[in-house]
Amino acid sequence: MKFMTCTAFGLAAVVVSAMPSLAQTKWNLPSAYPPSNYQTENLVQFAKDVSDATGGGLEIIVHSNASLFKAPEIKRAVMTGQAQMGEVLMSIHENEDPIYGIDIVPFIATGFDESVKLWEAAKPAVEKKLESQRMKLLFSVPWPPQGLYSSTAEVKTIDDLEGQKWRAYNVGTARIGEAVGAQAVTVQAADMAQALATGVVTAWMSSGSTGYDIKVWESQKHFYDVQAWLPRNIVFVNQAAFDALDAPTQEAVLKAAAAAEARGLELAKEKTNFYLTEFKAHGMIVEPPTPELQTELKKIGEGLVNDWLERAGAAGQEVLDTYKKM
Ligand code: PCA
Repeated sequence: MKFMTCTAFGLAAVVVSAMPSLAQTKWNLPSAYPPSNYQTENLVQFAKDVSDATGGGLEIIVHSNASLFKAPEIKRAVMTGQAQMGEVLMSIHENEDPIYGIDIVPFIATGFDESVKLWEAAKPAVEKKLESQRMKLLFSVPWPPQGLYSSTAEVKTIDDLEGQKWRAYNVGTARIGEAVGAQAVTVQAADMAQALATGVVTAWMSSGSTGYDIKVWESQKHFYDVQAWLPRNIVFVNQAAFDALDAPTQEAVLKAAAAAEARGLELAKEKTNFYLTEFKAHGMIVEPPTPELQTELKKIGEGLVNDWLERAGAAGQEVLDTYKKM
């Protein structure tokens, strides 16, 4: 019996060593949104493409829903090599450099085509900034246009937002909350279901996507389709981890990244109407903002454009000029 076991093990060892190189490198990819969100599904497909293209030589494990690192910690984790790759909402890091907040300056790019152009204009600066932090940009996917959620009360003018408990997901949305006289509190998407259920938040701006993820209709009645901006997720890799790959594997990663950027954009476009249709099916009132509300929000937006330009200086102006010429 003992002899047979030894032989069986011996055989197994021979079989394993004869197989082509399996799972030589493993990367962790922390992200902050739920597994069923299209951003996460796109990451999982990206990981599969890389695995297929490298015969399992590079396995990327997606840790969704902020399960490995909280959203604001992901970028630092990749920079310091605690994770090899990461996905974040770029604008979470606007405090660090205004270029990370270019996509959330309100009403500059309000549809997908404009969002793509703004990204093309901003990408070199974002790449350079990430490089200075020893990271390499791989791809970026927008969220659908941002609208306004409110619990029960109708929002006809910004006065109706005064005193509401306003959810911010970055400095930009916090500034809007302040501008409308609401009380801003920062809550990341992974904690939003609880924040709504417990009444910590009564009004907020985001896409239909995040509302859908958290079954927003269980506590909120209104969605105003303001189409104020399209924030972006960026996906990046620790430069040293990338450099450690052989050339064919690097190429496979870059190729899968380009495919993921294109696929993610299409997914976002396809899903935009689906989310709003689902809201209606669950009894929510989905409508455009009143002209008054839109005008007031645009006015707040103009102030935020100027704020942003002041912080971003000549480099920021250059990006915006490039965008406007496109
Ligand atoms: N959803 C994310 C970011 C932007 C979006 O549409 C959120 O609400 O946190």
